[in-house]
Amino acid sequence: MNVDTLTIPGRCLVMGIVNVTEDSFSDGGRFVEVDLALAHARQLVAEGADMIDVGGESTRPGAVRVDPETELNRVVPVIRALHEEGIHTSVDTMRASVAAASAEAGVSMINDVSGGLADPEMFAVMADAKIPVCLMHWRTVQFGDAAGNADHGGNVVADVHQTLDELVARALAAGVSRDQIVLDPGLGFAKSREDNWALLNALPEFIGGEFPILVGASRKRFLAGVRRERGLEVTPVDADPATAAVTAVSAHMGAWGVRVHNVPVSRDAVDVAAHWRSAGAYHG
Ligand code: PMM
Repeated sequence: MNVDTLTIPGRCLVMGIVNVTEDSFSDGGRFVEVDLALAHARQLVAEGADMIDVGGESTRPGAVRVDPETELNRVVPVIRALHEEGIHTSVDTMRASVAAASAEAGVSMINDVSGGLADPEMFAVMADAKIPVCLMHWRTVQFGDAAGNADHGGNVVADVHQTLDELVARALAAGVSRDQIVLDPGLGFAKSREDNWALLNALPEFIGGEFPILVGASRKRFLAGVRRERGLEVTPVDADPATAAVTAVSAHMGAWGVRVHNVPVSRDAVDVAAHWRSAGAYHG
């Protein structure tokens, strides 16, 4: 299975985010977590998501890593159930063991925010699974917590280009095929506000490259910043309209997909961009 299998002809793909984490209103039991995640995933699909990104470990600033077994027990049942319902999923993991178990359970894509670097077995698992993979840019000393700003050598765009090229080379050397690969500039991962905007400004360069591009701007701090700059108090959810704006522009520029929490607004944005782009065909 290659990326073409997932690509939506004529428009940008909408990936809805489902984080399977302990629920503060439940006893934290695994079945409750899984049931809540499934209900959320089905709702996102009904709202227009094309696939569901399932994660069992947060990388938000301040996050601590969960143990591999907990992560696996969170994501695999959700992936298996959605697969049985005919819903495409990706697994958001930095662990080869979790990626392999997810592939067994029918996951359609491996989404690794470390770009295959956090686990020495990851590229081999990606090659064996023969399914699409997303390699994301994240320059860090230790994977786990996306906080802080890394040194991008004074030019974040050049750094992301170069690092993604290196990740692709390593993946190919491990047996991953070119048509499996999606790339992601990794907005918000050890990047300053300016870094994130510079990467969005350079999006056409990334989209113009060989590999499909996934954009993950949803509810990131730099986006909440547009309201904060106007003196407003903001929570991550308040960045949903700004996220939809990023979706519209990214989709119009030809991004392969967007990874979002609020599906309805981004699906609207994607559909607007699709109409906008295709209307050229009817215009003198
Ligand atoms: N961001 C987060 C998690 N996984 N995966 C990809 N490919 N791209 C991203 O930008 C990305 C990701 C962190 O966001 P969340 O904590 O809101 O899920």
